Amino acid sequence: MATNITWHDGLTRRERNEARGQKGYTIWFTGLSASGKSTVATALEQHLLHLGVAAYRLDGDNVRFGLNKDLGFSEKDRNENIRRIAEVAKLFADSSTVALTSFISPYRADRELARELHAKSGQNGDDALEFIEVYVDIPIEVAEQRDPKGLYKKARAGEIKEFTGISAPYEAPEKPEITIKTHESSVEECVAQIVTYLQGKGLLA
Ligand code: PPS
Repeated sequence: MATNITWHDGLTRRERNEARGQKGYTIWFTGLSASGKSTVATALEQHLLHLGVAAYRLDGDNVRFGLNKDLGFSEKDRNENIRRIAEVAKLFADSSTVALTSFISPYRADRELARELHAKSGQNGDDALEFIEVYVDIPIEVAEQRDPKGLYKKARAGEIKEFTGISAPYEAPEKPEITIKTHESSVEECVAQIVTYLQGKGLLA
């Protein structure tokens, strides 16, 4: 951590929310590769945008082309990947935007860190930012059958090291706010499930 730095208070979150007419929060998708995280997150983003809600999706593959292009798939690099994404999601949420993140985020501790970061964000009378964990829960056999990028095949052949679910761990959430099963429900049904949750929490009209 750098020294000689000072935190500057600016506008409050409440002021931003009032000006933009909406509240920001983070919807954190987690699940195996090919579980459907990005597909459902994209459909949800589209649904929110059609409702006039400002939303923005941060995606695993895409973020690794830019912000996180220095990171690989070792445990340490994945920790750092998720730490940065958690910070970025928090900034989006703080700017009154609904942040949607679709990362494997395989380690429970990293997701807890992201949750805590949001929980500790209440200041200057502002409430803490909401963090909603969505577990995209499918059997690995189904993910492997889908294999849209051919990565499971390569991982089985030993051409990709440390592949989640094959040669690297995936720690399933213990208490996610929402669990969706993309092998049992359609994309529209999964989106509807999340929308119903958000409405129930007063996060969506
Ligand atoms: S992580 O674990 O959260 O840091 O991963 P993430 O940033 O979401 O990136 C996952 C995407 O990277 C591709 N890929 C791999 N995934 C898992 N393990 C290994 N070793 C790996 N190598 C490349 C893969 O396309 C993942 O995308 P999704 O959309 O999850 O299939």
